[in-house]
Amino acid sequence: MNILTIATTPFSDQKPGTSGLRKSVPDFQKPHYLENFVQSIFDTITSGAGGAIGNCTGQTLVVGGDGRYYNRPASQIILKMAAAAGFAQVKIGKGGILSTPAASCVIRKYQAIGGIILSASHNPGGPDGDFGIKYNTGNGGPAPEKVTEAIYARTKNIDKYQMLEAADIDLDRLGKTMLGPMLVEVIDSVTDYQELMESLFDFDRIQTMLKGNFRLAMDSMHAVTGPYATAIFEQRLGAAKGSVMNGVPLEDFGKGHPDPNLVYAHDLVKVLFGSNAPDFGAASDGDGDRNMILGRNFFVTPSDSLAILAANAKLVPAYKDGLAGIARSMPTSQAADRVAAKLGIDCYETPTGWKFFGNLMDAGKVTLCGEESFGTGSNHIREKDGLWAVLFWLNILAVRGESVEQIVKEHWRTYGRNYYSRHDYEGVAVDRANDLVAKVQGAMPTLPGKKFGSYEVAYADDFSYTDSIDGSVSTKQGMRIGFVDGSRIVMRLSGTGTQGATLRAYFESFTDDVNQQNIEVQQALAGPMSIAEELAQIKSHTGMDKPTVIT
Ligand code: VG1
Ligand code: CO
Repeated sequence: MNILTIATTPFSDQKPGTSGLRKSVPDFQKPHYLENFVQSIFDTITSGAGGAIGNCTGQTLVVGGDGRYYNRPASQIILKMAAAAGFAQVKIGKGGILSTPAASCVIRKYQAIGGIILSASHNPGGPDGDFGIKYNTGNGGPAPEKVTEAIYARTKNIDKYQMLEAADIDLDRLGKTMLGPMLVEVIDSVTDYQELMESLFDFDRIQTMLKGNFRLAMDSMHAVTGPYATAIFEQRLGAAKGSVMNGVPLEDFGKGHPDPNLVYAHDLVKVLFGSNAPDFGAASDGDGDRNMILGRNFFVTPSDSLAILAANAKLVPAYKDGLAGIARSMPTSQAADRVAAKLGIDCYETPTGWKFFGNLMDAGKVTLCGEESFGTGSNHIREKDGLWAVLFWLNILAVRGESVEQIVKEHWRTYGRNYYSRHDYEGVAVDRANDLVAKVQGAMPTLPGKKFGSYEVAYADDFSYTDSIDGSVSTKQGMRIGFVDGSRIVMRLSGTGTQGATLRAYFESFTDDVNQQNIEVQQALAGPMSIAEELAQIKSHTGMDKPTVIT
């Protein structure tokens, strides 16, 4: 056994964003680039910096990714580095594949010290696409900011990394192999995750529905959920063959953009909004943690989806005793808050990114969490979970026997409707985007009390979050402008992009008047949208006269 120690110099751009380090594949292929970051993770674990656990020796590590281009070579490098770092064991998904929720499940189930997830989620893949790497801690969730900051600090002064000199592992053969002193176990990517799902939902009832007249279309977008969806929906639950669309994972996602929204999941949208549409449609993203829910000719906003899951949770076996609380990210609509109020439970508002939910779930304060960006999940793991959300919906549909549209509209009648839309401006010049932020920040102190037509500003601030469990403070998490009537505008820059800046502008308004609940969304939000333009001059700053994506 020969452990090589390789001298290196730091890269200055390895700061993790909303969800790990994301760069283009050519960036990750630069000599030492991946290795520096992986060694920085291991060194952080060893030093215990940022509250990470202080040792790799003798521990179990989980490795898996969404199957995108470079997943395999990166997996081999990580295995050899893990062996050099002293890990006793690595569990890795077959072919190097684990969806993000499956990785979280496996970390928890086998009490691993943590896991490395190789994914750039919804970003396109392929030789010129994006790649990403993220460290999850022993609770199965994304490392909290203190840990990602410690990893980043280490990347800035790293001078060597270590790697076992060994042949590659056969990642396509299930079972155990020694890699020097370390055991590598190639595990089935689906089994543990499917078992967990069966423990949460009423599979018998869903099966009866799917074997009847109910038709389902699940678009895996040529990304990681293909094998999971086929095994669970078609093989286990009896949905018709072909219910899973684009179910073969491809390294470049079939040149698609594996982001489950109305624009990028066009194949599914065509089916659900076409003639003879099925009863239910869903799509998931590159790494399987996001979901989009559609009914026949009907789109469910992710914010509404969270609220509806919460309101109906008692229909699902795992949540039959009710919820401890709900958490949503700040830009997510306040629909869930209304459900929480009615249930008499707490609703927490956190910054964007799943890492902020972990402490609340670990402390037993919340059961369901959600983000407007097509992310929903619960305390069954510590990541958002696309197929879990689909199963949750199917379980509700099987019990209630109503259509998706009926369920959503009834929800609005009961709780009121939060109109909601997000406008993305992708590929904006970084300095122009920063100018926009500076301009709005500058105006903010003057806004409270100011009137824009019938809208009066109630508050304007840059969102700052204090974690109620560990007291950590995260500042500058998005600019928000709230109006007296409950409407909101939120603006922030994306932390997951790799080219230029992406401006996200979020709009929300509320009505409990049942006669006002069927207005076209963009029209219903025209007021806040024109105020945002007036305040931020989005068109001139971005050089675009309309958003690149509207959801
Ligand atoms: C986006 C979403 C955020 C989500 C994050 C990771 O971040 O807005 O809600 O948690 O992606 O999701 P940003 O910084 O680009 O707005 V995933 O599916 O990429 O792990
Ligand atoms: Co994702």
